[in-house]
Amino acid sequence: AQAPAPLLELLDPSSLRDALLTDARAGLTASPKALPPKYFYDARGSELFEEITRLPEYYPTRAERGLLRAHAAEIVAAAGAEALVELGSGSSEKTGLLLDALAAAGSAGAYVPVDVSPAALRGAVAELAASRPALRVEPVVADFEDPDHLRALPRPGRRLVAFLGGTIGNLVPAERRRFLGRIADMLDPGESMLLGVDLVKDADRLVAAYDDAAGVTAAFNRNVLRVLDRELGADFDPDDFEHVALWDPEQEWIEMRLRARTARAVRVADLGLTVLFEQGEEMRTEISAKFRRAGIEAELDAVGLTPAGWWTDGDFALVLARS
Ligand code: AVJ
Repeated sequence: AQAPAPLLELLDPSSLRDALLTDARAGLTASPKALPPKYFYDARGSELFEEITRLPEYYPTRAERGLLRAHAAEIVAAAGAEALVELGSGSSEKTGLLLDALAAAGSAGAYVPVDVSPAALRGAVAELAASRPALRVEPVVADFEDPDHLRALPRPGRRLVAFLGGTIGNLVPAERRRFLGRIADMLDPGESMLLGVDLVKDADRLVAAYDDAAGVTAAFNRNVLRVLDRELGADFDPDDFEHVALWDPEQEWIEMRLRARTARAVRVADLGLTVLFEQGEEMRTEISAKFRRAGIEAELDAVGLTPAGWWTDGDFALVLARS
């Protein structure tokens, strides 16, 4: 076996911290207040998310895994892929299905996991070195919202860029358009993108998926306050905030909020800021947009990506688009 590949570090920890400072200041001084969902995922938040994926109410992860299990070979063939790039690879858990298909298609295959967390990448790389010693792995520490990082990703063969899990839904439409445009720019002709998208469905099922009976999603939502307490010297008391999940039928997205149970002044030491919450005030912590085929295909088309495949179980879909 080869030594595990070194990490290509495009993102340095100080720029992550700068982004947190900028985003927290902007969001906590906005009206209404809002925080970007990317700060959920510290070690505890990532564990809580893993727990969410096993909840009876949270169907997207199981649905996507089922689609990959059934169709990975077809997807890899339709993409003519020689290399898999995975944006936000985290623990690279569902990726095995696509890597199996890549291997079965006969090309030597290469895998480029991209994540903001060096620890998550190191874990994934060590596991792959043991389970797939022949696979070329080129891990990259990067922020997939940074166009310079996207352009600098390795090109170990014709690429399929996967953005799974429905995470595209965390971007508001303007951010989504910008992001898809940057993907279109980074792809060479003939390369493709595979998107996992959650679909519009019955509001009760959607709300249940984001407000589970066991309260795991509530704990996940409140965890972002612990992140601010630790990283920015804030004094949020997470128990003073109630978890809210609602379906917005106009925007067709789920919105998660934290509602202050009492009036509060929260000190955020590293920002030199005191933030006032009224009793009952709600702060948005995440949107999770749900899609329809015509809508997402039009969005891909608008940035010059050609829809080239659609696989669904009725709840969730995998969309392939070619450059
Ligand atoms: C990982 C972003 C796809 O939006 O469904 C799960 C995160 N939030 N429960 C989603 C999440 C609340 C999840 N994504």
